[in-house]
Amino acid sequence: MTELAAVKAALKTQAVETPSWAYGNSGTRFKVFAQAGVPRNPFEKLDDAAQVHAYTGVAPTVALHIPWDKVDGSNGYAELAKYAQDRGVKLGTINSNTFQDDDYKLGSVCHADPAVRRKALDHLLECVDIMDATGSKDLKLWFADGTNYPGQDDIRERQDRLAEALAAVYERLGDDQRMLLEYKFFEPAFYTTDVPDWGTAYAHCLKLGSKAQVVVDTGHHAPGTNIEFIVATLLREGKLGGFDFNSRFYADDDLMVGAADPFQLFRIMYEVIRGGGFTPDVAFMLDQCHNIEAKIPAIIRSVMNVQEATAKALLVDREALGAAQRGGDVLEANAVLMDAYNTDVRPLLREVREEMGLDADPMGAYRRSGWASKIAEERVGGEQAGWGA
Ligand code: PSV
Ligand code: MN
Ligand code: MN
Repeated sequence: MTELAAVKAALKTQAVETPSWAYGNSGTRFKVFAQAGVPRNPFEKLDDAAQVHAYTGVAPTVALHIPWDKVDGSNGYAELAKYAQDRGVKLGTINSNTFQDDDYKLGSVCHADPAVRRKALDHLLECVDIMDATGSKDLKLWFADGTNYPGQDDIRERQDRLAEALAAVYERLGDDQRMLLEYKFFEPAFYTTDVPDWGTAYAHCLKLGSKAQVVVDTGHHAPGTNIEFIVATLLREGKLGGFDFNSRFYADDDLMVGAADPFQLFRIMYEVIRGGGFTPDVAFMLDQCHNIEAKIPAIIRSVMNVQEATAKALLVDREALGAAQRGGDVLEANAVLMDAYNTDVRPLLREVREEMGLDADPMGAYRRSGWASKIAEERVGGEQAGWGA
């Protein structure tokens, strides 16, 4: 295989999971701007996700968020999985939600009250039951737990409570299932956060075992954090479970991945490839909210942004880079990396899509499909699904 053929082959195997909540209405704490045609239930979210996959060819799975995507009936999740399959996609990661209940004001699994902890744990275990029904491999855990004021609760005891809950969930996992522990440096808590950084997540996952992995949400770091260093470290330790991709300018902005800092995304993807992480064991997920832009095209654009960063990272001349690094040639090493970053990979990706039997221009193809006006016309009435709905 020529080198370019290998790059193309790798790009065709990429899989970017899209989140069900990105298809629904969302906003800031100031206002949710409703959009026409937004899905009214999990089934319609899957219809939209199938559009993204149909035009990109690399978005084959959809993450669910429980209870936002809760379905009724003893066979409900199996039916949802079948519905997805009939539309050419599959159900992916199950995301838990222990942050939208009054009981969780002072925390969920880290709460001082054992009754609240039990309630949170029961929800997490229910999520594993759902994974069994949907065939999902990963449970993604993000905890809003933390404190606002010094002295509010005992920092160490909260870690013990967290460890206890994680161990109970870990025990419940099947052989092919994993738990992905997500960290975030602040918000909604402002003084302490119980899983604030990769080190805390890593320490818990290490103790739990191989089915516990860390997930890196690109929006969950302080400005200036070298995320690719974290990626390299976690991969070295065999503890990188996946990514929640999005862009941030200031906080957890959840903007389109690759919009704020495409160079950072390239550097991350380079470390993924360099570290042997370009495998199905590292999940590439989007975690975004499209508050002011049209949702489906924004998700298509996001998937394309991930593809572009990946293509550039795959094009790095690693032999030349290694030679320059070993020779201490600082400028040449940097130039080799920048050459790959500065390559216009859009023609290459157009070729890849054509070879996959797709339209070379996913955005244009979606626009021409008429799907946007069809859903705006058909999806009237009922509750519009959204972040928090
Ligand atoms: C909250 O910060 C958050 O954005 C986390 O990144 C989760 O992954 C996501 O919500 C969905 O629960
Ligand atoms: Mn996330
Ligand atoms: Mn987040």
